[in-house]
Amino acid sequence: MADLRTKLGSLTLPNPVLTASGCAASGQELHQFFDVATLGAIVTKSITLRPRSGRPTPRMAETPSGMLNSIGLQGPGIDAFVENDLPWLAEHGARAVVSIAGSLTEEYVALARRLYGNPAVSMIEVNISCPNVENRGLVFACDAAASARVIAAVRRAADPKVPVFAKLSPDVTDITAIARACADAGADGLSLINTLLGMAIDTDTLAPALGGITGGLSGPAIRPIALRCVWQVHQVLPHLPILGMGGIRTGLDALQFVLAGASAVSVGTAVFGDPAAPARVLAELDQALNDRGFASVADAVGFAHRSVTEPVKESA
Ligand code: RRO
Repeated sequence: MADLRTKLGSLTLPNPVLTASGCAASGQELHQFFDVATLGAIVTKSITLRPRSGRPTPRMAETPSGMLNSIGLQGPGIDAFVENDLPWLAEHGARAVVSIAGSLTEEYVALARRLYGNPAVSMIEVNISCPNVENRGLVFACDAAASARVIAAVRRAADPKVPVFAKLSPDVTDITAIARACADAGADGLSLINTLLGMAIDTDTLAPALGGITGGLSGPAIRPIALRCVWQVHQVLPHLPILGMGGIRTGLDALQFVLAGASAVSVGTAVFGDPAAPARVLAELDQALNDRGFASVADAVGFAHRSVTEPVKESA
């Protein structure tokens, strides 16, 4: 079978299939369906400095080929996470990608410092799809300068041995501009993409379906958008590692992301219908690479770009 090893900056993973942040807390629930150590890594739910109870219920709503969520960063806070979740992942042999979130640059810095030197942390994913209280609540990831400030500060504060990835929002006019700003600020790679902002209205109650009114859209409905983002960013930053995600349900979906330029993929929403989906996607991706004659994942990363030639310029 194919050589599944892949690199995300200085981190080498045994295979390129990870969970997606927010879809399975810190992996404990998934362990009854498959061995969490068999995946490339577990990406944890974004963790904040203090415990948070999250947004009002209902927090989830089904949509065509997708799902809306409005969780609002519910979580135990960094101290309980470091005490309970990280040791659990390490004891079970899983690599941990720790997603961090905040509403001030200083909060991200404090989280990175708190994780410094912890051997259970393989990588930090900086979730910048959060409202920035320093700038009128504008989501960090929708503003190149704010994104760059957070990433530069986290990169300076974090353990130099640990790659720092920026997780970007697709809700922008030009994702390549945000990607470049993060790369220039020192991001070791990018996670593409977070959910898209959406909403649904319950026609019986005549009110928004989500307690938080708006929420993040995920699932197969967003896959073509996610794939387009990976494609566009790989085209302008071909050497920057990408962790791709958005509606991946099968090995062939995952292969599309790899061919577009992702060095690894995260499986998220699919676990709600099929908790073993990440392990299945890994087996299917291995088969799909093999069937197409790829000796390794690395050989397939960005391969589809080779089929595209520059548009012919019309002569005057
Ligand atoms: O917690 C959430 O409601 C949430 C977060 Br932090 C995120 O990054 N993306 C999302 O869809 N939901």
